[in-house]
Amino acid sequence: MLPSRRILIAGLALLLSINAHAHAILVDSTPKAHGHVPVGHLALSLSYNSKIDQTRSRLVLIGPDKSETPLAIAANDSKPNELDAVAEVKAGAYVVRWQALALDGHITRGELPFSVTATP
Ligand SMILES: [Cu+2]
Repeated sequence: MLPSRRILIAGLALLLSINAHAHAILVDSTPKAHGHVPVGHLALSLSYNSKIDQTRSRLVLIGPDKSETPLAIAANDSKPNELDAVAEVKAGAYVVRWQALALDGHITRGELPFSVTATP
């Protein structure tokens, strides 16, 4: 085999392995991890490094009393890398437990803790 062809095949194999590992990594969020937001209406947004299957991903809001509330993920074709949802929140410590299904079929999970503080 010619060396140039070997390099080409090695390059293709590398490309394929990168594409096969495009699972979702959380890159940004509202609220930020360990951030503070005011009491009331909260628009949650989690941004990933790749496209997400929004209909088969999950967001659960864990409240100060440890109650778990599944959140409806808004279908958002213009932001395919995001999971968006809304919630009403009172003062206390919250966690968003997220599960994201990337288009490569891999599921990633994580937790986003934040605090809700009463507005003065
Ligand atoms: Cu993957």
